[in-house]
Amino acid sequence: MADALSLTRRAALVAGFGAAGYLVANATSITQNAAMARIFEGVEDWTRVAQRTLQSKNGLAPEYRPADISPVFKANGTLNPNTNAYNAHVASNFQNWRLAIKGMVQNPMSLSPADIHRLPAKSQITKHDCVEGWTAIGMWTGVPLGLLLTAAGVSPRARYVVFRCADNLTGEPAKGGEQSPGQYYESISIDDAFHPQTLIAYALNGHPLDVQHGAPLRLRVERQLGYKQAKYIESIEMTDSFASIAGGKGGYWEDRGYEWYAGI
Ligand SMILES: Nc1nc2c(c(=O)[nH]1)N[C@H]1C(S)=C(S)[C@@H](COP(=O)(O)O)O[C@H]1N2
Ligand SMILES: [Mo]
Repeated sequence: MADALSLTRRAALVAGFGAAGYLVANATSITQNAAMARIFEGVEDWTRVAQRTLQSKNGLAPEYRPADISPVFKANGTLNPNTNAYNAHVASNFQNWRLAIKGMVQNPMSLSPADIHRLPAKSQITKHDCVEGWTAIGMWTGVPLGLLLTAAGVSPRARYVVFRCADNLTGEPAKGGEQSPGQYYESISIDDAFHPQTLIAYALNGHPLDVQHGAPLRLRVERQLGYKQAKYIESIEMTDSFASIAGGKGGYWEDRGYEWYAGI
């Protein structure tokens, strides 16, 4: 309830300031400004949808109190993509990073982290659950993915959202045998994408994401296990099938035997 209200109020506030900012800002390209305007136009509709789900409490992952936040949030999998390109982004504080929203959408978009920081934010304190047997409670802040997808105009034929990440993961013998290397990627259903707790997150416990936790942008899809929480996201692609991507099972770990729907 508190969450629904804070989302609404902040959405209204940010939409107001954001629209003004949009009128005076000339730094970004016309297409980017059009994309930002579209996102702000969708805030009211999206807030109504999100509020219904939040009030019904159906299908929500449990949320915790600030006092429950783990003193240390363990990092896992890739701790630093460590490619030349990624290291250059770190050096320039990710100002040239772009998140592409593409595939089966009416309005493809390319957003910078700064663009995303100007959008209505939502924070939630949730428990992360890794198949390796550890959990951690943290507060995530980001923009609801549903808001971005509403603005992008998802085709009715789209069924999945695919996230492509900047890291190439080799895997470790300690985690079930030597894994074949591959670009990390993940996918979720449209329903999970529009769930009000599904965020493109840029902060953990009130601080900008650090490299080990997925800077500059990562997914939070709170009703599923840790490996679905894609870090270092470079693109979001709407599709009707992921059969032709990598091993065809919808994710790096799925291609290596894990379940696609990793419900907690
Ligand atoms: N890009 C990318 N995302 C990833 C991984 C990874 O190796 N690369 N590991 C996954 C796994 S198994 C877990 S448990 C979480 C860990 O997130 P954290 O490092 O912020 O704790 O990220 C998930 N997302
Ligand atoms: Mo994990």
